Amino acid sequence: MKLALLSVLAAAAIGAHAHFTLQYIWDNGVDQGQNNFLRVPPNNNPVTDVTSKDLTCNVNGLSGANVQTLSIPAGTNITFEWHQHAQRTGEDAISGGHKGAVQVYVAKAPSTAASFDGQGTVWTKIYSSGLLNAQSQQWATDVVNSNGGKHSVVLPSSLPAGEYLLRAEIIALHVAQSYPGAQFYIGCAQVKITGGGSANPPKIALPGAYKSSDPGITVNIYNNLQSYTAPGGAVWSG
Ligand SMILES: *[C@@H]1O[C@H](CO)[C@@H](O)[C@H](O)[C@H]1NC(C)=O
Ligand SMILES: [Cu+2]
Repeated sequence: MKLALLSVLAAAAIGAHAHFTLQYIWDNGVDQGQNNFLRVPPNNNPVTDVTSKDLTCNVNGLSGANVQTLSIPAGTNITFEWHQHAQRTGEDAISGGHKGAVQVYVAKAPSTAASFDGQGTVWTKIYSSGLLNAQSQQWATDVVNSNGGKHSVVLPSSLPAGEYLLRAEIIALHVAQSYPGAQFYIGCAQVKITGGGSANPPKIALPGAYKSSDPGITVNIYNNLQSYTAPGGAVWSG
């Protein structure tokens, strides 16, 4: 009886998990406005197939022909801000039921960011945050939620000048016990980095590098998980 009630409650909780999209970027603490410089997907559903080209920059994300490109100096602090719907208040930013990892990648465009499809071995991971506290089971997503949907990264100043895609990713793991299950929320911004350096950072392909069998993709997070390994390898810090 108790178990039956619990599973009904659990199912209701999972059903209530709404989805979300990347809606704003901030440039050194300055809000750039809703959907500006972003490739906006048609809805807030997650990507669940890690072999799909939707893994690159979400659905309809292979070009940004109608998207402006934000000019920023090397070393800029970029803040990403996510919401369930087109509102900043009145609900959890990303819904507390979405437990999981937050990562940021960059890819240098051969020419313009707007015309870059992000395919091939072009992505460098510059930020990753996962299970922050095993005892309290605090996840990176909990921090994003309590921070109004925001997380930040300073772009390494050794990145060469040029146009880039910035790819932010939230991997929600609440139904990741089997594959497909993990939910990939992805947002791509177009930027032009000025100044910069001459680094040649390590790169992976997205899709390509993530496998359904990765321990960071197919994982039961409700079994007193002690550590978490996010997919995509190590962070390059410049
Ligand atoms: C980046 O910007 C955010 C938002 O303004 C701020 O909270 C954070 O401390 C900044 N990070 C660094 C390293 O300056
Ligand atoms: Cu959701």
